[in-house]
Amino acid sequence: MCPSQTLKTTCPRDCYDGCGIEVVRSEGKISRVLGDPGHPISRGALCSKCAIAYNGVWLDSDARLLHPMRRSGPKGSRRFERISWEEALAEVADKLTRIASEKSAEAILHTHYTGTCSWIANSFPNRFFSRLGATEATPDTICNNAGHLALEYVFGSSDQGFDPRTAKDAQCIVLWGANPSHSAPHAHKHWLKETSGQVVVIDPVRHETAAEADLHLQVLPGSDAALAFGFMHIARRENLLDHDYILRSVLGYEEVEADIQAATPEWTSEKTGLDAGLIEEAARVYARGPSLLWLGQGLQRQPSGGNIFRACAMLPALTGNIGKAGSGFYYLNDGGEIIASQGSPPEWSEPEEASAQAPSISQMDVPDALNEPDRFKAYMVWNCNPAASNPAQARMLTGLAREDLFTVVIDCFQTDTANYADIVLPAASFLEFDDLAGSYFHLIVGAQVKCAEPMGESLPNQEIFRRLARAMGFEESSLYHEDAAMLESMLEGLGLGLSFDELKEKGWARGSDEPLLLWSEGRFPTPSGKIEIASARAEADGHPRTPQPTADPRPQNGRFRLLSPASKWLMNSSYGNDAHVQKLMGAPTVAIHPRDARRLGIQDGEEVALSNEAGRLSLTAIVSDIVPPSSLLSYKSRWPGAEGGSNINLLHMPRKTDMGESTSVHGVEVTLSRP
Ligand SMILES: Nc1nc2c(c(=O)[nH]1)N[C@H]1C(S)=C(S)[C@@H](COP(=O)(O)OP(=O)(O)OC[C@H]3O[C@@H](n4cnc5c(=O)[nH]c(N)nc54)[C@H](O)[C@@H]3O)O[C@H]1N2
Ligand SMILES: Nc1nc2c(c(=O)[nH]1)N[C@H]1C(S)=C(S)[C@@H](COP(=O)(O)OP(=O)(O)OC[C@H]3O[C@@H](n4cnc5c(=O)[nH]c(N)nc54)[C@H](O)[C@@H]3O)O[C@H]1N2
Ligand code: SF4
Ligand SMILES: [Mo]
Repeated sequence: MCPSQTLKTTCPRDCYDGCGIEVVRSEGKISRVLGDPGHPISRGALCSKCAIAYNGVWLDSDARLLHPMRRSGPKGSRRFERISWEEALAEVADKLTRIASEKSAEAILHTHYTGTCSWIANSFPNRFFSRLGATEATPDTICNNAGHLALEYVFGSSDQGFDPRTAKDAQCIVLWGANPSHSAPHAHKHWLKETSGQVVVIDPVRHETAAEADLHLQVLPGSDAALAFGFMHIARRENLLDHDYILRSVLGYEEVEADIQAATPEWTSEKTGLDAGLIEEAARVYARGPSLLWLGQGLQRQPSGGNIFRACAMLPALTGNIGKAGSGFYYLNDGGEIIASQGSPPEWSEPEEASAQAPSISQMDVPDALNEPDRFKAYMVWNCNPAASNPAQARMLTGLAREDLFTVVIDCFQTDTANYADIVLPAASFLEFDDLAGSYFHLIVGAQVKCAEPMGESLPNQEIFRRLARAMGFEESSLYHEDAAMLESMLEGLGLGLSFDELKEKGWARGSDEPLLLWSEGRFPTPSGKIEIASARAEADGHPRTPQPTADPRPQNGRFRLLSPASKWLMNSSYGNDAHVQKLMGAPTVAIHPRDARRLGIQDGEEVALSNEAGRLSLTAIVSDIVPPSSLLSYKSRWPGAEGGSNINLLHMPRKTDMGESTSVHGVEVTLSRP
């Protein structure tokens, strides 16, 4: 009998934590997937969902896709026949070549996101699509594009925030529209618990992190820009603005000063539904500093998400809470970029060669576009599950059901999207190939290590696209780069002084032992070199020159604002097919405030129907003040097929944010009734 062996690897999910993993192998097979005790984030434990699913459905050959398959019944019938890789790739190549020559490669739409975030598997396939000239569904428009654009106007950058280790010097941490108890469970469990500063949560939902915070501001959804102006009013009134910093590093304070002056606590209270005294207390704690500001992705998933982000960005700028120990703002950290920028190593980049010329459409336009037979002839889906995650689900499914839309789905599992494929290609899981993975919060790079052979005939994304490029007869050498060479070249670019084998041994590495101090020079990559509260670029793009002190109108005619943020048990739709996870999640629920429930005569545990222009969905009511009046909460991303055909995205209207054509899913309105 072979003795058991332990390998270190890294979790590549779309998660703030980026945990270290230990994989126990015996007799050549994976027997357990556990948290790495020596990893500074996971500290020996995976989150609850991964602890189940990585030992459940991810290792289950009955659940995994094992072979290429061709559709053998009507679209969506789930009837497939097994074919060889050779046949599958030849058929895909033939179809794509024909569409490109008879119509245009732009009639091929490809959609991808963060099914795996490991660097090669997540980005290398883009080379193929750039070469092909296919249309791309702009990835971030399903998630966080409004926030990115807003912060680029203000700071010139949206992916360099603070180093989480600087929290040891913070007196205050503000979490604004983020829910670490679900979306960053280790940050919730360790990082937030270990700070001596006050934790302030600004969120319509009293989630676990909010319940445990020093202050929770249960703000009305979409009213955060008004709240940011209210905060600055108090900071100004109490002499807590940093005028030296403003003079040196901020452009446009005088253009927002009158609006700040008008945003009295009473005015702000009326706009946000918050108690004026609570607003004053939170504003004071933040402005005194040193303070960290974490702007969650949930915060910008609002119709006015871009304006909200620009308004919130005033906080660090005007109070000087940036560039000093214990201070800064954070949205997402590009760990590779930040680590590489600390030394003077060669130019660093992920394998993707972005093509500026590639045509693109917003994910918000995909459901309609798939229903236009003359526009798109093929739909290539990899690393995402749009039938579960995209807006306008009913419209998505009629598009996917088009018999003439040649659809290829690459996934590890037979998802609802894969049910509509003409060709299904099996992807190897992160446990089955080498790669690199980083966290978008902590500045840590991890080795993703091959712990087992790919299950069945599955292949890593990058190998699938090397083979497809060959089947297409493409000649560019960059389409065929091998993983080992790309790993070494990325590591060299990072300047860590480690080869892949050395990193593999350690599991993970950091760029520095001490917290990095970002933005300490007070210079920013904006046109003026300053933080641009007033932005000529924004104005030229058709936005107001400065952030506006606005709040969304409250829902009218008895309608509710429906929030559908991250579930504790799912990673987007991943794990929705794990029986143990399904059991723990139970039936889909919607939380409603006791006052609204009384008004409508709804009891806890009763079935209710939510409806709007996009559809109607039945859920079990939970009567609870974890949501404010006129707001509802139902978690995202169950597998529609496991729920009678639809999930909460049936109600998700594809209304675009004010900036970046991004999703405003937390701005969806519905009516609620008894079925
Ligand atoms: N109602 C509502 N809807 C939302 C949101 C919301 O807040 N509310 N949030 C949105 C957000 S933030 C996002 S990011 C999107 C996410 O939406 P998607 O990008 O669709 O994410 P997932 O549903 O997790 O789909 C990822 C798929 O990739 C597969 N996968 C995993 N590893 C690999 C691999 O190595 N190769 C390949 N080919 N596939 C792999 C998984 O099995 C899974 O099926 O959903 C959005 N949808
Ligand atoms: N367990 C788990 N973890 C995940 C994911 C998952 O699906 N499950 N998804 C991953 C992905 S792709 C992403 S993008 C991140 C997202 O993780 P987060 O950045 O935490 O974003 P969300 O979960 O969408 O929403 C966070 C909070 O925003 C609040 N919110 C909504 N509207 C408003 C508003 O108008 N104002 C304020 N102040 N708050 C508002 C919601 O109530 C919610 O509590 O999580 C990642 N991690
Ligand atoms: S999903 Fe996040 S919390 Fe869970 S194991 Fe992976 S990195 Fe850790
Ligand atoms: Mo996301």
